[in-house]
Amino acid sequence: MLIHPEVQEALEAGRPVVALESTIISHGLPRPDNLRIAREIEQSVRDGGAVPATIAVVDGQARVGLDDAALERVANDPSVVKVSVRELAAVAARRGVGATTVASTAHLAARAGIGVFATGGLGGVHRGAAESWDESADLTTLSRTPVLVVCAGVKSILDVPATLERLETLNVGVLGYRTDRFPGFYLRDAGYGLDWRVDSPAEVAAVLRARTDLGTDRYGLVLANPIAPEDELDRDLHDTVLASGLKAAEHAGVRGKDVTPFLLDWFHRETHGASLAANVALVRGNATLAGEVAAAHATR
Ligand code: PSU
Ligand code: MN
Repeated sequence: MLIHPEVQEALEAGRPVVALESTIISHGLPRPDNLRIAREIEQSVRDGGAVPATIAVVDGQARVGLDDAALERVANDPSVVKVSVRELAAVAARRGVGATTVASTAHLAARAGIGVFATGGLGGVHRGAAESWDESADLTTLSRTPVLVVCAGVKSILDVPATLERLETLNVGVLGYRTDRFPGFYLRDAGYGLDWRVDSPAEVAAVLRARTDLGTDRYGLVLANPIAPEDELDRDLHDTVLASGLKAAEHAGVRGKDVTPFLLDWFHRETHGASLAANVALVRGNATLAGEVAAAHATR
């Protein structure tokens, strides 16, 4: 594992650091915009007051904090693969390039001593999981990884209530940031309530401290931050594109780890870029908030 010098210095000094995932760059956002957006997300973390540490595997090495050349590899290298926790070792051993999901990013972040992580949407229980058993390793990994994940909830391509039930079972807490509704990524409200609302980074930091005191900091914690009202996708457009996308995925026989990237791409094409604009806006919002929370929680 190679930790970028700027990240290493910040960690040693107790200054705030925020981890960022890379699957969103390689598989979640279309080329050629993805590289520019990846840089913007890092800038949003800095705007929030923390050092960004984008995580990926480059030429077999797990990297925590990417220089520009590495970020470009993740964005443009045609051989880049989506790697969850179980695939990290295989891609490392064959000296490959791997983009890390929420699960593998959380794993490596915790290993590097980073406690706050920003992304767009969490993986979860897929629709039809009762037959397919398709549940993201994001959930089980968070159940045993000491990290706060700032996200805009989960996308409605998933089974949202089942995902919330699984988070409960797995001891992963969910805090609503200035909301008592669970956000649905492109939409502010996925249709389900939340019990724990927080209204400031200081309030989140207080929860993080209490977790340490009580020994519940070995589980992950989700900070659900809804997309800004002005960036939200039109609900009717959303519902139409979601229905057609689910049908198209089934028709094309898309399965397993390809489902999420397929549906993301479907949204971006079918909404003529509206979902992409929303996606970028919400990730940047999460990155800034994560920076603020890390700053509020940092020892100095
Ligand atoms: N949700 C999004 N955008 C994404 C992902 C999820 O809105 O890019 C990515 C994340 O990297 C997440 C992964 O960890 O998809 C989940 O994939 P799977 O369902 O195959 O575990
Ligand atoms: Mn899956």
